[in-house]
Amino acid sequence: MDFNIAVLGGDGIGPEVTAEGVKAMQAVGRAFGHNFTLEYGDVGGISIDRHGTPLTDGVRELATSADAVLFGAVGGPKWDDPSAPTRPEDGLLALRAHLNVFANIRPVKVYPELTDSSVLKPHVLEGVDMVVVRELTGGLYYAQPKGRTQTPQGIVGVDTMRYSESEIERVLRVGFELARGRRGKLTSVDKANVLETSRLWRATATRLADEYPDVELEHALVDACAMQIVLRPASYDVIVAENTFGDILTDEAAILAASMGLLPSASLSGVPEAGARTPGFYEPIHGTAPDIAGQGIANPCGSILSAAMMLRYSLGLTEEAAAVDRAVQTVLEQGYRTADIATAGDAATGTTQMGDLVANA
Ligand code: GGG
Repeated sequence: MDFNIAVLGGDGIGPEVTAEGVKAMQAVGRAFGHNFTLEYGDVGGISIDRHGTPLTDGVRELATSADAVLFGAVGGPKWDDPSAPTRPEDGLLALRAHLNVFANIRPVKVYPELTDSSVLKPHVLEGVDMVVVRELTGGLYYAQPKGRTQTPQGIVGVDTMRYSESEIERVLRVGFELARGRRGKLTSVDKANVLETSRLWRATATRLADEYPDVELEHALVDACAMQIVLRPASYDVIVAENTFGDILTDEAAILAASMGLLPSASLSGVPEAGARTPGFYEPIHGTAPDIAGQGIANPCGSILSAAMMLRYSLGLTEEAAAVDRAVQTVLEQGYRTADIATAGDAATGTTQMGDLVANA
């Protein structure tokens, strides 16, 4: 079959890891007889440098017309000037909103071979298998008013936390549906003792629960959930959270997997369905890691596993997706470790070598 993929590597380690995600897809193409037409575009800081904006109309079009988008990461100290009119992240947020990918699905898998690489004790990691659904196009990251103003009392920065019931309902439904297809437990995260948006979130989850009698709904305050994720991670099945909480909790949950570099994500406009042909946006959960950019040592598995999610949820290729997942598993079983997951005494495997090993597997 033929597919059009928009490849947007972005900044820092983004292009390096994305190249390995592409390599895995090309290996799938050769093994299963598919043809992936790749169209590359600039996004983020590199786009500011080259085109004066973090997201050009051309790249927006490219992403809209593609079967799916494979994205790297954006940002970096070069573009951190607070007085600049735009930032790399603005391009990413604009693209997510434009594609209406409100549900960001972040599976957290613990590879038994990597429990030695984790700072957590092995017994805590036993049985961990969770998915975090992060609301991706609302809340503090988007709502207006937003900005900085000079007032008689000095400079004031404003972000607005705003959620409509319909924005909350649609992402909660993704959580309920996912839980229904897994172990049947949904943890809805909020800060309902303090925030009005969270009280609406909790009330909406409670109302929807009647439609999902097969799913056990629990509510958790985000601070308590942050603690429980490292104390009792195996007790979670599906977690659903608003944008900021989901962003923070998944970086924390990455500690369970041993490294942020391993975690993929799929951003969709609805419930993920294996074998579906629904456009989607796929990116590792990590950022641009400017401290290691250009050194060839970044872990490409987050991008490779994001490519696998793309095969599964946007290209209808479930067998091929499973083959990529298995290839990553095999390479880890063989003992190959990038620097972020290497333990003392391991010779670290570089980014391209890791990508080659997975593609060959
Ligand atoms: N691949 C994720 C990425 O580019 N991260 C940079 C970042 O923090 N972006 C904001 C966000 O993911 O919401």
